[in-house]
Amino acid sequence: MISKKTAFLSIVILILIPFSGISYYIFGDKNLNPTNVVADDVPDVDLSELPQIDYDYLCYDWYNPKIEMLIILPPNKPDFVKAVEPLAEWKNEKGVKTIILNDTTGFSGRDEAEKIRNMIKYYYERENIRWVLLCGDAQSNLIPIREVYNPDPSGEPASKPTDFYYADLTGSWDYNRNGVFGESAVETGNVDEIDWTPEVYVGRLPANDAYELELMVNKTLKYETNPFIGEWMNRMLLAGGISDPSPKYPGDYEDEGRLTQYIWKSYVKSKMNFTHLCDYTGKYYPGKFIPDEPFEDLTQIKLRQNMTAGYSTVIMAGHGDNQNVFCRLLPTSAVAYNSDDAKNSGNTDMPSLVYIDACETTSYDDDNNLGETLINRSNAGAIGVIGALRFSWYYSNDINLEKLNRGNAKLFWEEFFQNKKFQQGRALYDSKVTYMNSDYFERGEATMNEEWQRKNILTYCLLGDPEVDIYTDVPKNASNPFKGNIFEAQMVSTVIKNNNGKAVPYARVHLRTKDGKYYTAYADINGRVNFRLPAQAGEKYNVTITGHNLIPSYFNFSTLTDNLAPEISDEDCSPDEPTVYDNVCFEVNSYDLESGLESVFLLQSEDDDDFDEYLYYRMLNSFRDDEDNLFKHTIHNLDPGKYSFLIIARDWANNYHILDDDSFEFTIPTPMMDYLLITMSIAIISITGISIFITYKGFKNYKYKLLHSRNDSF
Ligand SMILES: [Ca+2]
Ligand SMILES: [Ca+2]
Ligand SMILES: [Ca+2]
Ligand SMILES: [Ca+2]
Repeated sequence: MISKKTAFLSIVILILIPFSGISYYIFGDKNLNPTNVVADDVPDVDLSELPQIDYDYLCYDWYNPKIEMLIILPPNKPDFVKAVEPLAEWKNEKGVKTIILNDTTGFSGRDEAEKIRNMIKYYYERENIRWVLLCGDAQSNLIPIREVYNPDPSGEPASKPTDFYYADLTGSWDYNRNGVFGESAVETGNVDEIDWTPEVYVGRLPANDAYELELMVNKTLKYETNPFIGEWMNRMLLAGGISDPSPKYPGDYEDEGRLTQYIWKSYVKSKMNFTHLCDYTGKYYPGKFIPDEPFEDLTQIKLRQNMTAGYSTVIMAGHGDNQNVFCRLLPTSAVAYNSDDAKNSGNTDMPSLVYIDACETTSYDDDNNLGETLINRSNAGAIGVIGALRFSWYYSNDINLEKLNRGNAKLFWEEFFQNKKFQQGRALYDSKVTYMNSDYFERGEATMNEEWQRKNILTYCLLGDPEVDIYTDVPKNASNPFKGNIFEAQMVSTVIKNNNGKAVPYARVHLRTKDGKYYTAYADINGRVNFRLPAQAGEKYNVTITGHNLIPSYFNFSTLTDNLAPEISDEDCSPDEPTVYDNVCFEVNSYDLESGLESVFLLQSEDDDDFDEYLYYRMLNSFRDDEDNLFKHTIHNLDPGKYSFLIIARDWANNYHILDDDSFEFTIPTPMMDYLLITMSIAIISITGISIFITYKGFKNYKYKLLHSRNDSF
């Protein structure tokens, strides 16, 4: 039976509920103001018996934001601190809470690298660190790089450098404490010293002095806050060379055009303009004369010209030589791009993210390498370089593009474009994880016990700020998502879009108030963001929205008071006349249009107690779309007696609606079976009594006989 009691606004009672233990800063206003209770003609109920909303818990993060990014500098270099301060300020302004660290004193470690890692670990365990920017070159040991035991068959020394050390914070890195880091399970006999899942995203600005650092910081700042707007942001450059000119296997001459073509076809074509430069052996043919598969021959002049023209993203795939040359094929005289080209690249104010799928082009523990030259350029060159510190590996004939170099590069751009991880550090480290979980590993064809697999994961590192959003289009302003009425304690649920109506994946929504609230909500991959505001009316929020292809956009809004109790539109209790054998099911439709519905309680009072004492149940919402506002509770097998029930709906601003429905009063009768049972019990007792009597009589007879017979024997 559905009651038609919807005209519930019969009485408005204002009562004051004391909130001891709730901090003044959150609930100050509410302490002074009465809480609204909208009720039908209901008995006086002590609402403080109900569990109260934990405003402390809800607001904690607004006043205690966690650190999200660490900028790590060498010790005793005040000019380094000065150089990075503007970047830290900007990160904090956009809502990525950032601190600068330049002192490892107090952190344990056998060397400076271990101390730095323990420092990162310390913050990771206490804060919410996602990004680590190391500021200092590795060669001069300003920020040391970890040398890892990685005896691959390359002929290089077994000790190989990697910044992956600072990204994986859960591995022991020296389980057997022999001072040799990063040994495989084969080496230690049981445990891999590296845990291959990174906890944080790491990048490095390889500055030798404060001046170099300032150049790289300023380039990054300009890129994020005030970029040169142009078509370069919507362009990708792909350069595919030839990795093996004397193939051992039929079918593939290691044309990297296979890879670059796959990348533009699968990920780039639908999103960006692109230029495909490609050398080829004839075993693979990129389709020069097919109109929708355009490419141009890869030459040094062409690559130089295109790099100067400006592209937001670049991949070069092929051979690397002497750290400073990307080759279009072997012999290495076939230069496609070198450090001189990088030094002179005219892409002023159009720095690229450059992925170099080749050997040793980014050996920043040394100098004069291609990667460092690109990142060190003032407002040109690269905003980020992903490249190898040492020789990197490929398998011949990998036409499925899943192994080593090809797999690494393909999955990087897949993370970037397909999974919309447009932050360079995130795309790099997440693609490493994707690689190690790929079919290729699942099939058992590769394991992390193989030194060449370890090598590729360790040697590809990032020069640049890992947190930067890389452009794939001309940026636009965000459209204002805070236009309508916004109430205190409201759940804000909205999609962050640019002013063309396009959703912004993983957008960053940063809110700030004068009283020190500092809160950042991140959107999901579809731009949807959900967060609950503090229960404070009249608060003004300043909002900064940033994200992929967005110009930093600024808005503000103020919260309105929610003094309206939730609505209860329908309620039902079934069956009509419950018995002890029934499950009694309560259903309520309730909603709140301002701050939102917080809880719906069902209160149960027995006899004529009139809710002086009561039991309460929290009614549950199924969270199914078709039952959005429906709350249910079922009570199993009530004992006989008289019962009354109340429904109480509460919103997030602590307004109550109490509903007393006549149909929520009933008496559970003592069932007929009970009488029957009593009768039967009496009957059973009677029968048992008789049998005890008979047994007793029988026993007496026996005893008598026994005695009698004994007497006989004498
Ligand atoms: Ca070891
Ligand atoms: Ca880990
Ligand atoms: Ca260096
Ligand atoms: Ca309300």
